[in-house]
Amino acid sequence: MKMTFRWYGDDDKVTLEQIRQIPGMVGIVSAIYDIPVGQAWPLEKIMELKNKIEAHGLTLEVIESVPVHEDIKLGLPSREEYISNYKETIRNLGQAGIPVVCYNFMPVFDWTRSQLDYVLPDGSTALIYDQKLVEQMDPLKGDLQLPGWDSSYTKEDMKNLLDQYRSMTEEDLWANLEYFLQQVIPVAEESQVKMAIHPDDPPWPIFGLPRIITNKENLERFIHLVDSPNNGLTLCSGSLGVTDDNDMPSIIRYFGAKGRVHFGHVRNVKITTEKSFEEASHLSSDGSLDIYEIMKAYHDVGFEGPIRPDHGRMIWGETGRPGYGLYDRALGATYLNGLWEAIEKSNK
Ligand code: DNO
Repeated sequence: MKMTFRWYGDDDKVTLEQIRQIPGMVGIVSAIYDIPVGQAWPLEKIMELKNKIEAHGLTLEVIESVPVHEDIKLGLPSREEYISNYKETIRNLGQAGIPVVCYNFMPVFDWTRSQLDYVLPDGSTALIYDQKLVEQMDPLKGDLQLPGWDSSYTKEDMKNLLDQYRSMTEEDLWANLEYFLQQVIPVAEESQVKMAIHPDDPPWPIFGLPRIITNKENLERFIHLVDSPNNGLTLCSGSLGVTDDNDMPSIIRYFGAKGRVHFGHVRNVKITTEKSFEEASHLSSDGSLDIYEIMKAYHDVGFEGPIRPDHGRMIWGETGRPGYGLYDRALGATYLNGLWEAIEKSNK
């Protein structure tokens, strides 16, 4: 296991100097943020990012994410151009020696929450998801708090986009995903890049849009769409783990044994009521997931890839990007490293 940390580039309040000082931190998870979705990433820009990270004594382990243009998810004729750009990006990432690419296939919205600054009993703030509140929200009104939303959309764009998805079924989305993978995975193989799809967060349909990367059965279907070791998974405990139906340690063991887990996001969530949850500190006793069992599952399948602590609360007065401050994620990394050391030593 390689411990990594997400860094949002030069605009991130959290610096590479700070990240380097977290005990046991070896790698960075980042992306190029100033290229519009759908355009190819030039090799020079990738090398610039990689060199900057290496100058700080860290390595660029994962690109999270190379976003997939909506026209690909919609299966529009214009997808050809965007898929061809995507392939060029993968080739360039391969040439730069980047081992893993994380992406998702969620229509329009990436991860979604109903509140970004919910005050927990200890005074820290966390992101929460309340299904009832989300059901009442209108994506066309400005009241939505969507940290993963591509904010470059105008209201008009959003309306058009949602209209285009109106008649799409889950099967249509599967077909469009398969079409994308059939073209991209051979390029990933040639380029020695491991593609790692991120599960949908939350793992059920929202705003009437289909979501398919949601459970073990669908992950199994996904890895067979194109049966290649380069067609793999990012297993995110905080996304899949918000429903008791998904047993994270068993999912990690199952897909880990098949060599299809290329990246691990480890964090805890506290399930409050059905389809509602609060993000918690990483500690097992603070949430609904057993983080020891999750790390043990990664250990037992001999996982050698990158793992990162995931969303943190805002603690000690820190302000910044929701879920992505320094302090609580650094505590998370230290806790995960501690569990790993204990698991390793007790296995000797
Ligand atoms: C949220 C992240 C996601 C993830 C994308 C991958 O914190 O886990 O935004 O990066 O879904 O494409």
